[in-house]
Amino acid sequence: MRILIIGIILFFIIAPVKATAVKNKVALGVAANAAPRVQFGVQYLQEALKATGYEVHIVAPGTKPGTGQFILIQTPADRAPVKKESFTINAVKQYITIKGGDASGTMYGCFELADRIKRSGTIPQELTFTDAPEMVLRGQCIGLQKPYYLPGRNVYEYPYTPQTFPWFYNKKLWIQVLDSMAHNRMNSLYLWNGHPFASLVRLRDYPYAVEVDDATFKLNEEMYRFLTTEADKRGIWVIQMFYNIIVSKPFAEKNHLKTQERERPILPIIADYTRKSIAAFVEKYPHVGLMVCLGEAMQGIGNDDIEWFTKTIIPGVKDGLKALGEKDPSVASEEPPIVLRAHDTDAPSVMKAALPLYKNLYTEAKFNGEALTDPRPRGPWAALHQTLSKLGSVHIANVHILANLEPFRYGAPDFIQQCAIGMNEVLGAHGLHLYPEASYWDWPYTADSIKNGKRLLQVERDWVWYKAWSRYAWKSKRPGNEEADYWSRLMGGQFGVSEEKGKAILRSYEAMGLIAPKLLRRFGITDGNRQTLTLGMLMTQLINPYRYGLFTLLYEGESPEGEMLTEYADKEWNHQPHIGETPVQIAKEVRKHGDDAVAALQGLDKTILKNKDEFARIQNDAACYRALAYHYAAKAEAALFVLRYKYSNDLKDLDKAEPLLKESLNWYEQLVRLTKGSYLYANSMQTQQRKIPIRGVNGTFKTWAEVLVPFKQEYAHFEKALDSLKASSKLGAANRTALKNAAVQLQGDYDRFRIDSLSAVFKDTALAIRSYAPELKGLMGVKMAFKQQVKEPAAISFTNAKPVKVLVGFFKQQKAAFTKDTVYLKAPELETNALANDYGQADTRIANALVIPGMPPVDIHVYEFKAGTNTLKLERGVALILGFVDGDNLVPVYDAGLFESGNKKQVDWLFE
Ligand code: ADA
Repeated sequence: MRILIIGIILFFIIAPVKATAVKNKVALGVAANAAPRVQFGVQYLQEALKATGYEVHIVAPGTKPGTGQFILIQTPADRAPVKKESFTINAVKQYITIKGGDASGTMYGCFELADRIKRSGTIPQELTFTDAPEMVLRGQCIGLQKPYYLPGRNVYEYPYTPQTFPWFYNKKLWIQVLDSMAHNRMNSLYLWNGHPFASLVRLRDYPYAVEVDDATFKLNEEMYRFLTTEADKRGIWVIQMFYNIIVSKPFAEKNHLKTQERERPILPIIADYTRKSIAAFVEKYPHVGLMVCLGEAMQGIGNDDIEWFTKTIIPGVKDGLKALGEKDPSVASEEPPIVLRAHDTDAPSVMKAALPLYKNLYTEAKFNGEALTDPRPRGPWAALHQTLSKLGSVHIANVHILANLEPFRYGAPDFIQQCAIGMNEVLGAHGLHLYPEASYWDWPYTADSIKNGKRLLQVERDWVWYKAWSRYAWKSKRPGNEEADYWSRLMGGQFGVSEEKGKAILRSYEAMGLIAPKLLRRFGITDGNRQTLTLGMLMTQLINPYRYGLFTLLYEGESPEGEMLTEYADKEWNHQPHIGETPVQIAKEVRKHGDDAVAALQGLDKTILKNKDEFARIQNDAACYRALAYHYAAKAEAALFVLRYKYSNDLKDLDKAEPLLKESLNWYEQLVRLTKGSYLYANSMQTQQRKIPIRGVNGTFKTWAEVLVPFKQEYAHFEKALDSLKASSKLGAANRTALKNAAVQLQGDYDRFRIDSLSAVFKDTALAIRSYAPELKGLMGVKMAFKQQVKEPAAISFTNAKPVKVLVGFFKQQKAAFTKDTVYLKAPELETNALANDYGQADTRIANALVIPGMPPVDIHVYEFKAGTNTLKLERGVALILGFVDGDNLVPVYDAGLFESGNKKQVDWLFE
């Protein structure tokens, strides 16, 4: 017994001495010729050890461990096949091994051990830990794009130059970004651009196509090599994205072409130029992957995308590979990876045609459109992902532009974790492609307005965003309590406060993080960046979303089952049961999230020790989110009373809407105050593609102060309309005058039809008008041949002495958004075609304007032309040319409500 007690006492005396001795010296056994990424991991481990107080020596891996601490770092070549990027750490007393399944795995093993040492302050003496990623590709993207168009250029057309992208040439910034990616275990970096080739390669047959000067060209080569080498060192694969079909400006000018034109067929010269550009790129940068967008600048209907992918792009890659093989046979057999985007193309059909030709293919599709709405997509949207993920190639979920999160901070780890689980379980995705959280078009800066004009970096401000997505892409299912501890510790650490206080910060982030997803998926018009959610919505957008080109997929695929405001009001009136998530429920929930977000941070500011300014900005974001939530909630409730009035005709319903609308306006004013001085803008895409709530051409309507003006106007209008309704007690539907035919000389032989009941609208079918919006009466349409339109694009040339507007009727497509309708021409849509507004044609003017029995409802869009000889070009697909009116004729914007099944009353006029 005595001996035992002495033994215990001795142990306690000796043990700390021993621990101190251990802490002093560590030998790291690493091969001198270890792969660069292994050396990168070792360096990180070495720094962590030094910072914790150890003295580190690098020794050969075969060195026999002495008495001190030894860490053997290896990537054994002879191990049984293991998962890519996996690693195992084994610690038995003072002997630790880190074994990677490959060089990346070894590097991640070093990070893992280093982080554990940093956290505990000591080297673990007993540990067995194995890890491997769930998602094989974990990447983030950076756009070489701007909030505005460059002079004389079109969307996506941004040559790589130091004037346009000074940050691209900033090596220090790249190292910061790549380091943070590596430590988050991200392994792919996507660069987005319309046509990067003319900034990076010079072609023998088209030397004039290069669109940067010689000095810039050299600089670009240097930067590209620097970037790919530094990325590779960190286990990161660079992938260059490009849109089709875009050509360089000098190439276009020399060949008398447009740089991009959706309506044009594939021209041999463009195919040849693109094929050679790709070949030259592959030859020059063999380790860079390619991401191909077959959409936007290609014809919507037909086989062009399949043709282009299989006959131009894949052969281009193969040509490059062949040329490379002739120079260096060792790389000849490696097919560089090609990632096919499912955007604006029929990706399943393209893949079917491409897989027999090329093996190293990946697919990618947007997770929740251009927003974050729902962790578990449904319906047609989920089906697309599922089809792609079953092809046998790796499928990547793309968290695209976050149009509903801009510009505030987003750091809700729980919601992000649910999304990663959904990507795995619902979509079968094995890759993540992550966009910046906000300000995509303004990389590397955030939208925060800081004293002295300083800008915050996205990579710093949005650290939670990047960390959370990478964490759950690596492993999605982790116990909730452990996650809460993990994030509380990090968030507390950021501000120098305890884990307990970190927990409160986390609570606030989690609450904030639910507001924008819920608002968009219950009240939004679109999942696209056409809408900036945080700027609010007009009343007419809430009560009549169809008029604004409602993107129904948002409700059918990217939201939990539930009801829109219009459906809810209809069911209420008809005493039908509600299904799923309702607008009333969401109004209530978002108010609570707003309150919780603000309350969790209350009083904490006094205890903050580090990053005080940033903490104040988070508090401000929470207040902004609360104001936004209350604004939407009150407006949605007002909208429900307005919609009720449609059925009840009872002015009391409008009376009930009035104070709610006022309340929403008050909250918006608060949002204006909170954002003034703290944010430069709400949205980073500041071009005419932005439409909701207000068209944002030339950088306008990007702040809350600007949008407050129309919000006040609609309120004033409503008050007046209500007053006059009360006075006359008579519902005044706006008086509409008929549009007048303009004098236009058509070139060619065309049959015309007069809009009237029973007019036949096509040359080769008996389809005829049954009813039409009153202002269309008497307009002279042009009879197109139905069958020909299905097969070929149409072009009608005409001469007009004065400016004209051409009214084109688009049949509402019956298919899901990602597939291509093979009959009807899709209405110009900015979600899939950024050029869809070149003639002012993107907006629906008169929705549901005609009834042609047997055909889908028709929406009218207007194409504007100057005086002269003009050509209206339409892609393949059936559409109606309904007439020409003088340019100064106002084509009203409204929903005529004409459906085969009957008429539907509209009340938009109350607000405008
Ligand atoms: C839409 C969107 C663009 C871009 C594009 C894409 O057209 O408006 O900004 O994001 O999709 O490439 O997915």
